[in-house]
Amino acid sequence: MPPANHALLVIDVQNDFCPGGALAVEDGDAIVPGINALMQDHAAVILTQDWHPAGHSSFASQHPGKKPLDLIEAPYGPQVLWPDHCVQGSDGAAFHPDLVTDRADLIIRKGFRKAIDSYSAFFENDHATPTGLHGYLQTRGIDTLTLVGLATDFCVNYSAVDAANLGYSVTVRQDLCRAIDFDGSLVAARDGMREAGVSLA
Ligand code: VGL
Ligand code: ZN
Repeated sequence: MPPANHALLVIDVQNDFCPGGALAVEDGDAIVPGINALMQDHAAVILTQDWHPAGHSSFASQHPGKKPLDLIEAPYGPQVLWPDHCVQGSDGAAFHPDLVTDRADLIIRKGFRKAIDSYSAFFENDHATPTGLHGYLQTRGIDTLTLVGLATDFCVNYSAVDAANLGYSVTVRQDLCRAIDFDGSLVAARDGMREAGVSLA
């Protein structure tokens, strides 16, 4: 029996982050079979879903003169702008069709407030507004997390660092993640995760 205190957190394995999607991560779909297999070894499986309203403030389309990957100063700090992606209820926001979702105990949606983005599964990008995941894990007695999914340098990275700072023992399975990797973001993410005490496996 896998230990009850150890959860698998599957970050944003959604169509828009896979080849052909609006914010496609190279080879994003290649990790799906390995993630499905890893679910068997965990007592708790939690999926996250990037879930933006149309016209979300993180979309470059909402900022005249800006294009995807430009940086703006949002009220809560610097914010990268993205193509429109993971719009609530769209095919792009759906999980990759091969991802096993039946095993999920919880699906946590994030980024649903128009004025604020949320990379992390724990806190929105103001680093203050909670998603509720910490309370859920605490009440289930879960203190150990394995993270997989998309994208290594954004949502996986922010989730892993927040989890480590909250006191969880955190491992990121890099072989079951894929990165956006622009402007050195993957190297910076790896350094930041290591510094926070995340194990990179
Ligand atoms: C993500 C950019 C924007 C991610 C989500 O899942 O890494 N990246 N929204
Ligand atoms: Zn997003």
